[in-house]
Amino acid sequence: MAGTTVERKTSVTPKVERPKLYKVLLLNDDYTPREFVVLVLHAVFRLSGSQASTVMMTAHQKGSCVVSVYPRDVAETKAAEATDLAKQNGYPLLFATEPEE
Ligand code: TYC
Repeated sequence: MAGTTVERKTSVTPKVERPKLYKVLLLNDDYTPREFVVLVLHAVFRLSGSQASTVMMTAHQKGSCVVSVYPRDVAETKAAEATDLAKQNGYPLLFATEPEE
């Protein structure tokens, strides 16, 4: 019938799930210069100078620090890129990834 609204009685449950996010962790070591860590955090993770200094000092004092969270492929690519950049410069600096709860 014209002008009649048909109401759907069954509820539709969304089938899509939010993709899991992964943390990129910065790990402390005794050899990489602080300024180099800050440079990598700025170049690869786009942290500002003050954000990079805070993250670097937290890892330096506590052993590790979360840099940022991303979808899995982005987290893994950035962690590998940052670790490689350090290796190319002769530093043992490491970045790791782990899923968020
Ligand atoms: N601990 C290093 C030093 O004293 C600096 C450093 C900080 C290295 C944080 C790694 O994730 C790191 N030169």
